[in-house]
Amino acid sequence: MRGKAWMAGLVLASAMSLVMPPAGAAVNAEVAGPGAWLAGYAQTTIRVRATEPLMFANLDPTASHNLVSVSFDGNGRHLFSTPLIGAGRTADVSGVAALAPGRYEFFCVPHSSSMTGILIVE
Ligand SMILES: [Cu+2]
Repeated sequence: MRGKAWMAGLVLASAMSLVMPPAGAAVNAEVAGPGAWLAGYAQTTIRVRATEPLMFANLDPTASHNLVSVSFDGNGRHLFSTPLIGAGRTADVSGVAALAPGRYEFFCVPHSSSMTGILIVE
């Protein structure tokens, strides 16, 4: 019995490691803080390593926000983007992990005059 419990613990730990970063590992994340529609994103420059994902969190109780690239791909789609998300929600910025190293400008569609930033893929 004790052997089985130990095995179950090992399997659970393995499963957790697939969905959670190891302790101490940084998670790339951009945040829209309270009043971001005026104040802008929490970070105006974000750095990620090539192939790493980027998360976007909306902590602004006053507005929905998104994060989309200024540039488009050959099919007219944003190079990377999130949907418009409400307060307390997070979203994967789809497309970031596939970006080549470089410098990419991004913005929030409803608040493009105040919410802008630069993503640097290293
Ligand atoms: Cu916004």
